[in-house]
Amino acid sequence: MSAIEQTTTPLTAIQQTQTTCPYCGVGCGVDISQQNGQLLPVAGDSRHPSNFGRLCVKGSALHETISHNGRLLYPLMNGQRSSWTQAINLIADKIQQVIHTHGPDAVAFYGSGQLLTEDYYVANKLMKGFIGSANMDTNSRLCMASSVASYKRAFGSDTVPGCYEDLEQADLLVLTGSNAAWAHPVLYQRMVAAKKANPDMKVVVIDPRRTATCDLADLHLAIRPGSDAFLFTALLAYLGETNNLDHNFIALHTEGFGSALETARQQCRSLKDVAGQLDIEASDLAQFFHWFADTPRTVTFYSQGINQSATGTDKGNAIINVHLATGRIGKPGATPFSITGQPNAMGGREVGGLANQLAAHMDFSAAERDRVRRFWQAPNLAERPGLKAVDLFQAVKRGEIKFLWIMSTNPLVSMPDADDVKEALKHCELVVVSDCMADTDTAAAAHVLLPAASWGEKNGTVTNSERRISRQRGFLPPPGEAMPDWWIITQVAHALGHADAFNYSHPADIFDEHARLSAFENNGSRDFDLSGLSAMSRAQYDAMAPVQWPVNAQYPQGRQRFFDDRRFYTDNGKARFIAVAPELPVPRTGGDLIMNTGRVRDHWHTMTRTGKAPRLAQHISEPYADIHPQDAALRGIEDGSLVRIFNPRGSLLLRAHISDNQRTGEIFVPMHWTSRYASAARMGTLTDSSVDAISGQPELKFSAVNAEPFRPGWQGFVLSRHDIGTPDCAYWACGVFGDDIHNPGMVYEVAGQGDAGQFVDALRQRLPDQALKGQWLTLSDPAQQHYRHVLIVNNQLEAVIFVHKDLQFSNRQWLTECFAQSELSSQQRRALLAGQPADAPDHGAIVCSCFQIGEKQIIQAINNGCDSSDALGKALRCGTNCGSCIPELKTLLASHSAGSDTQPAALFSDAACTAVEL
Ligand SMILES: Nc1nc2c(c(=O)[nH]1)N[C@H]1C(S)=C(S)[C@@H](COP(=O)(O)OP(=O)(O)OC[C@H]3O[C@@H](n4cnc5c(=O)[nH]c(N)nc54)[C@H](O)[C@@H]3O)O[C@H]1N2
Ligand SMILES: Nc1nc2c(c(=O)[nH]1)N[C@H]1C(S)=C(S)[C@@H](COP(=O)(O)OP(=O)(O)OC[C@H]3O[C@@H](n4cnc5c(=O)[nH]c(N)nc54)[C@H](O)[C@@H]3O)O[C@H]1N2
Ligand code: SF4
Ligand SMILES: [Mo]
Repeated sequence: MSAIEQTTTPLTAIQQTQTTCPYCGVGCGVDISQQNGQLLPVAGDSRHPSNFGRLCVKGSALHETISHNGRLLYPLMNGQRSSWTQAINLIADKIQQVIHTHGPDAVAFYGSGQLLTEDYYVANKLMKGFIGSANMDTNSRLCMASSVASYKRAFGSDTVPGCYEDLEQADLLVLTGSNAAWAHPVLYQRMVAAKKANPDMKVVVIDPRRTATCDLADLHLAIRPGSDAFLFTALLAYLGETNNLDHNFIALHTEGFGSALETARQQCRSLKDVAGQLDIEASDLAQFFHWFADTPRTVTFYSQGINQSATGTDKGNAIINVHLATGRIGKPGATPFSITGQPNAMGGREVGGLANQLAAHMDFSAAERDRVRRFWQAPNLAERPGLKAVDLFQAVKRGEIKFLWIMSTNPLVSMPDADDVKEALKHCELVVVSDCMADTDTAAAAHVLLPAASWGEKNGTVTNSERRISRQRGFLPPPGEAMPDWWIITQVAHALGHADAFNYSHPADIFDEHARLSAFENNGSRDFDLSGLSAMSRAQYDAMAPVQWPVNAQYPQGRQRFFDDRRFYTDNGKARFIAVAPELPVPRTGGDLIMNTGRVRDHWHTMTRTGKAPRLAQHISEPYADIHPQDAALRGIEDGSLVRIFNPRGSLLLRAHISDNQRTGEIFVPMHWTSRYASAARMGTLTDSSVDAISGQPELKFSAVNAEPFRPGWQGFVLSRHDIGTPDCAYWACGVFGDDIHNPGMVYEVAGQGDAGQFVDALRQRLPDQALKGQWLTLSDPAQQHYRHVLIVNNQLEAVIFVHKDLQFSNRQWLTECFAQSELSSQQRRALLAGQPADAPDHGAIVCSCFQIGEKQIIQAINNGCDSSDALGKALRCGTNCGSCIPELKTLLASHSAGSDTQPAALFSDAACTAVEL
């Protein structure tokens, strides 16, 4: 706000709201401040026990994602605006008709770990208690279903034993299948701080890739993909062989040890053999085994590299086995720890959101069905588990599901074999999608679209990875007619004739019922017990402080650790070893490379939120494939060029990143880019749909693909003040830029075959020059497919189109800054076609998003003597806010401390370009 405005507009008091970040399962508390109706930059909640004030870069950019651009504002039926009443009635009528004609199993819901517990509870209750089928599954099937299954096999219940503090109390931290530096950044920061405080702490990272997380590692085991069960089974055999066992614990509190050990022994004959199977050095393996054997305080932290596998449940149990064998569970600093991804993945498990769960940690046994039926007074309680996600969409494809309601997830991107899912939806009579955004891939395939209120507009609770329940509190009105999910679902329940059972006026009412169900006939028999949180007043619910379940008479303030009492939830109270016979994934035909998929630091899933924040677009601005130099050389793929990744299921066009962080024969592709943001980057179209036989979780990290160079005739970029839709060329990827978070500019990377001039002409037609009396500056050299066209409207930059036969113009910083000028100077106008002023500093790709520090600035500071990330922070401030970029700073330090700065050659020097005004 300018000084003049400050004197004329009196500042109102700042309004504060405490809420929870809607991204990852760390579950950080966020402080929201509003003044004069404006949202101020968000801050970490210093009192929240998950983050103690820290936020990562995604959390810090939350206020940049709340614009109403692209929001779904009204219910739509076949593309036409409708009223809520019409939409609700249509849905209820269809559900009734389908039940009547085909039975309840022809109805299905597909939910998400991004629904709040209250939303999730009513969806599950409607489906499993009142519609009468258990065909309610969720994207958590793709996320941690295997962890749930292995916990249940071992403990008799889906119980997360430990807590975040264990990460700080451990002397050995094993991270396997987790890139926490990017996916759980605040926990990673806590690990970094813990290691600093305890220099004897050892960190082992197990991941086929060298990731940012390896920055913290004393040892990185770049194992063969899918081989974790060999590693942990061999570890069990080793612990037995070397007598590093907790015999007392095994004897008193477990069963099945003998057969688990025997199976392990049979599999693992020698360290050398195992190292061969894992494709790592035997000495590294031995080092890990020694550390594990010698360190009572060990935490094994695992995520999707373990879960997203056709043998993920066994992998989870192989990990739990070594903790049981050493009695390392239920103790400070000692636990197996499956970390959840979504903000409310845990809440989904609590309400029974998976098709094989009923509710409140109860399943489908006769006694549990009877109990839930009585509590809900349910007329049609589901009799058996429903279809798991992959099976569910296959049933949709076979035409067996006539009504499908997708809530808060984007399966046309995230499901394996995603084009097959797209095809499946065509076989369903009515597809309903509830989403906040209008233009997702899945929304495009729906008959009815329901506008959902988004983060900041809705109220409820979420549970994080350490069982901590926190409030999400609304602080903004929903736009248009968007409504919270719980309201939408209960309206449908009312229209189906269940008004009494769904008579809630506020999420607090739903939470109360959920808490009471957890306590109903529990008496300590079930881990999940919120009796201490039932019967709260609305004010108490609103003021509810973060608390770890259970909350009951025994643990009125919540429970930090389970199994500290050595009591498990199996029939005899003992934990179970599972005999694991490891298997390697078998690549299906489809290509000679293995595609691994996962996350990048600054994007969230299908980018419906993070895609709106200019700050988050800078870290990685295009979909890409990491490829080992040998694999690239073999196929003639160059760094920075375009590459086609394909198999019989589909084909992607991505930017090639040549990197020896990859093993040979394996590539990595981020999961985030969709048809909204790129021409062909929906990686789910290539992924394999084979699933774990026990959990039903698909193998998302291991799909056979091919790679070949894609050589366009020309390439370039377009910057535009306005969204110009889908460019008409072979390759494009887009993102936002600029400071105006409500109206950000759009940047498009483009490449095509044929005549670039035609592309440029067609694009110009879409830009608003005539109506707004714009002025074009152009430079053309058709022989080189070289075109630079700049549109100025009212002396402001409106659009920039640069293409060339082999464009290598990397620095757009100055051009994007020109969009912010209220009036271009003549000097700036002259420099526009050059793309930079004569004396422009080129900061390189942005590494620190918080302070906008580029790679070249960092390299220069390193050359000037900065020899640590702290020193860089002092010199440039990079890494001193959210800290998410510290691993990358360290990588730059490692590769540039010797001063080997390589500046990319500027293909276009400004001398070569002269501005031509038309
Ligand atoms: N920035 C960001 N953070 C997120 C999310 C996001 O979209 N963006 N999503 C959230 C969600 S829902 C989830 S589930 C979590 C996921 O969090 P993570 O599981 O940490 O993330 P991923 O990148 O999916 O995969 C982790 C690692 O598994 C490795 N991996 C692949 N195959 C194997 C294998 O066979 N063995 C081992 N040991 N490792 C393997 C991959 O190389 C990858 O580095 O992240 C959460 N946090
Ligand atoms: N190959 C491969 N595939 C994967 C993975 C992988 O690592 N590799 N990871 C898997 C994992 S772990 C996960 S969790 C999934 C994630 O995949 P998805 O769940 O499909 O991805 P999101 O982008 O989170 O989709 C959430 C949708 O809900 C909308 N939304 C946000 N808030 C709300 C709300 O309050 N109400 C409603 N109704 N809608 C809302 C968003 O706009 C968005 O469209 O992807 C899985 N797929
Ligand atoms: S670590 Fe980042 S994304 Fe995850 S909850 Fe915290 S602020 Fe949000
Ligand atoms: Mo996830």
